[in-house]
Amino acid sequence: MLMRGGTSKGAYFLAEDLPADPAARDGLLLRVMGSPDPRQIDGLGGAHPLTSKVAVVSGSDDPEADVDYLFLQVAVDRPEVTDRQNCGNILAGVGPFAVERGLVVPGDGETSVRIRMLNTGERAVATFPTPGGRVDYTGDAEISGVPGTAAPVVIEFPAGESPLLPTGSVRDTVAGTAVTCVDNGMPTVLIAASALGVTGYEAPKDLEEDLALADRLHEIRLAAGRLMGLGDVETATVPKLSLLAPPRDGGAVTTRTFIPVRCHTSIGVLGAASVAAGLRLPGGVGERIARLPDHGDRVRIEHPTGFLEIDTSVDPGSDGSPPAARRTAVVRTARKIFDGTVFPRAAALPARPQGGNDGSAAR
Ligand code: NQM
Repeated sequence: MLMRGGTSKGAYFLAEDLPADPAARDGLLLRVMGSPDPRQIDGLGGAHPLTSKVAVVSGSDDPEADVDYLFLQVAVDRPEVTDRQNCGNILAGVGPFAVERGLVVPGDGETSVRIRMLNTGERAVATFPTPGGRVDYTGDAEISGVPGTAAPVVIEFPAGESPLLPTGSVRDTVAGTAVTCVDNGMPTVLIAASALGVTGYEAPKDLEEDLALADRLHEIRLAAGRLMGLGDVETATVPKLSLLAPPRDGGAVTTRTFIPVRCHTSIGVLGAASVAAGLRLPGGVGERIARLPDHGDRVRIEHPTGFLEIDTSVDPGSDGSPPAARRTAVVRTARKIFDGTVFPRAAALPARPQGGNDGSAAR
């Protein structure tokens, strides 16, 4: 099933319909999505990391979950599939998909699905309308970056177990730049846009074309990745890098987020959860930039195509105990676009001329 989940789009599969062997599964998914190819012309992918995503869903053997969700990022122009990151946007479609495929019995009115997210081991509960026991995708919820309105999918994330500050510090200096490394569901490096010589209000395309900025971000990402315990992140899709600037539209902060090379046209859900938690940490790089509301958990994160509102509450920690996220919640929308049979490209690519094979093509 092809679904829009939040501001992303992906192919949703039942786990049982894919090969159990990860290498065979990934090889098939590359062919399904049309990778590697910058246009993904021969597959379902939309030629951007935000539209080259896969959800693998199955019933769960965990008594506290209804379904298991594995997120896979399919690279666009490299023969690579990775499970090293989660995706909160594609997560928005998992509950409706589980009902559509009969994994969960819908309620008459609304349905809550308890989801175990296999990439991180964390949990989420998604609640969405199911009038008459059927998923209804129509509604009046609006999210920035998606035209029109649709039914709301309310996603709650209980407190996770991984450390909110993976480096153990609220502020580090990497590659000569002050950063705050946060993981509230997505490893994210917060950086003041001004520290990189940009305003933070530029269009994603202009930032992507700034090669000096790209070099600097690359250097920061490699150093921050090591410091966050992620090892060599040269080809990894994490950590994300979020440039922060003062809000311009009544929000708490303006962001430009690199995922990690392309600049997001909005912001990821868990990326926003990490930014929002990071803004609440005294001493973090966002402290002097953000304008947090006086009351309540809700924070409005501005991004290139509007804003994302997210509830976060953070325990600041005391007497040696580190800060920790208590709860995060967000409203997204999702929509079934297509349900049917995909015909992947045949396994074998035509042989390249002798000497012309650089080994980078998918097999
Ligand atoms: O952070 C893009 C997206 C995402 C991830 C990315 C996401 C999240 O917008 O939860 O949703 O950061 O690669 O789909």
